[in-house]
Amino acid sequence: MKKLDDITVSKAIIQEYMNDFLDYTDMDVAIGGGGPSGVTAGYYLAKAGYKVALFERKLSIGGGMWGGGMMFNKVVVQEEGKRILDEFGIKSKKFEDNYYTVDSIECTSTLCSKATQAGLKIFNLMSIEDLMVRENGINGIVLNWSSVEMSGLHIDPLTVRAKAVIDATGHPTEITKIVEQKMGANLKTETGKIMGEKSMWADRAEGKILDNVTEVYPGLWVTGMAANAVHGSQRMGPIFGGMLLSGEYVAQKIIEKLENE
Ligand code: 48H
Ligand code: FE2
Repeated sequence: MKKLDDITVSKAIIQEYMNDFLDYTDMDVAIGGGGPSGVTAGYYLAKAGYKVALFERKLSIGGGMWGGGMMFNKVVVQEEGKRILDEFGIKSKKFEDNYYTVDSIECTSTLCSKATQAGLKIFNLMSIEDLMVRENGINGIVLNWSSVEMSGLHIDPLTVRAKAVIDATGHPTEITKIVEQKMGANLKTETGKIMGEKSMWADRAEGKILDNVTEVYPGLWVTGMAANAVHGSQRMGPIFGGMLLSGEYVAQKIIEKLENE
């Protein structure tokens, strides 16, 4: 073994992290939330050459996918979503016509691995606590360490710029909530407000999810469970095709918009 210096280890980590963080003070797309929809969106945006970062409150990426249904760590994906599993190289097993089962550990870890390898930059342990709002809409996000949030310390956040922001925070729709609460803004939903998710009905929920992938406020897009919750659609339980497909779809819609700007 060559001789090792602990201080060099520290310097390497600090310098490389700071370089990355400085680089992402300005980006094309900022994604809030590292569940399956956010990670899938990040994969497709990165693959298309966009500068995209995902900010996740927790230590681990994957949101509600690790635990499958009621801790049975399998998820179900329907026919339409299988194409995305194949794109990522995630194994699936046909259960019966239109129902595939997937190992949720393989699925979550592979989504994360392939997305980062495609160029998605992930910052974990950070929470989006506010938004950068200007005359033309959302221009960026306001970040703090999750540990600051959890400890309740009074420490001010930092701001980074993005041309588009994705709310992929799942059930609580945290980013859209900031727009509604802080700005009293009219959202592009049927009521102008966050409508709230309805009870479990997989067929309805999955049938609506792509319609719900919208720009709910200039510069702010919703995907995944947040899309259904913002637009008042049902929850779907542990079927994940809609999470993958809505991640892909929000990426496509943002790419279209950015190309026309
Ligand atoms: C940083 C944040 C913040 C914040 C939250 O819940 P998720 O897995 O989200 P989706 O939409 O990709 O997937 C939903 C799916 O897991 C699910 O719950 C389904 C299909 N439910 C159906 C049903 O019937 O229950 O991930 C969201 C992620 C989490 O990791 C949060 O920690 C993170 O977002 N997050 N990160 N800043 N302000 N808020
Ligand atoms: Fe859920």
